[in-house]
Amino acid sequence: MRECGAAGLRERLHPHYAGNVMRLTGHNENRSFGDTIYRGELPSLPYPERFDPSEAIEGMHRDGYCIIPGLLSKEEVQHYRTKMETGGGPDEQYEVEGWCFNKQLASDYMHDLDMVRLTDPPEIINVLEGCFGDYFQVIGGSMWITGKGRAMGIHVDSLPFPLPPGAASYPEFTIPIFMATAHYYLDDLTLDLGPTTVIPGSHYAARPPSNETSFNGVGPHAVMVKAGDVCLFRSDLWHAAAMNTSDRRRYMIQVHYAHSTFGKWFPQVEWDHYWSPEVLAALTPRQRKLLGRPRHP
Ligand SMILES: O=C(O)CCC(=O)C(=O)O
Repeated sequence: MRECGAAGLRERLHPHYAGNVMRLTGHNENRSFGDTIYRGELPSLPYPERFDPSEAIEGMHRDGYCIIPGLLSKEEVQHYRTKMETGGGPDEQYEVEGWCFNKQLASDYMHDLDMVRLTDPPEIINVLEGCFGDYFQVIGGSMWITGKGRAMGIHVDSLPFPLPPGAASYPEFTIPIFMATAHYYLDDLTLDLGPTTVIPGSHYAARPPSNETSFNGVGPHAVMVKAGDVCLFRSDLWHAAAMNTSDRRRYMIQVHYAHSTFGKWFPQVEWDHYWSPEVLAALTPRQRKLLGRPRHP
């Protein structure tokens, strides 16, 4: 007789899940398992010279990411870099002993129009509408400066539920996008500055990486973009950050978006006592929609 309960279920787990309980509930709470640091050569992703919304939306579904060039001007890049340098108090507190300089400041949308402005450039909204339909929102964001010695292993940001091996394959199966992040880069990326890396198509694994650095024979590729460019990627894409081996710091701003069924990491606009009158007065209808209460179909 087939054994029931947790022990029986564990026996039927895919080897990647052996020893953890992810499949017992169906919920995945893991971003990666084991050693997922990539140590090999890093090819670059192709760089689009122009933005084509249809190609970008197709890219999000097929490859898991798209690149939107030239969203910020040189002046805007400098403005945000200065903001990141001057905010958050003395630098010493961000020197993490035995690791690296790691300054990550949460975006304060309630009081900071600079950060609000990064939530809704038409190019990004266009792509997000193709990913989520009408029901999506901003759930959070951060400004992030990282220094020499910083690297991240390959992981997913959020993958609400895993699928059995081979259950999903392109183009027969469209895996819904639940969450996506826009990375605004404020540097001309070089390999020694520790670029973000992505494994194109790895969302079709439909599980977090486990002691591995490739999917379907495809390894990590570096997001080698210019200051002012954005890489938008889905949260179930396997991605990482290469080692910063330089003496320079890398500047990057994140905006996290999600389907409306997700919660927000800050008070919604309707709870207006948390918001500054200046920001409330300046919000456009679209920004209110993105920063407001999650709307449901
Ligand atoms: O800093 C990077 O390039 C990657 C950041 C990342 O992977 C994350 O925030 O999950």
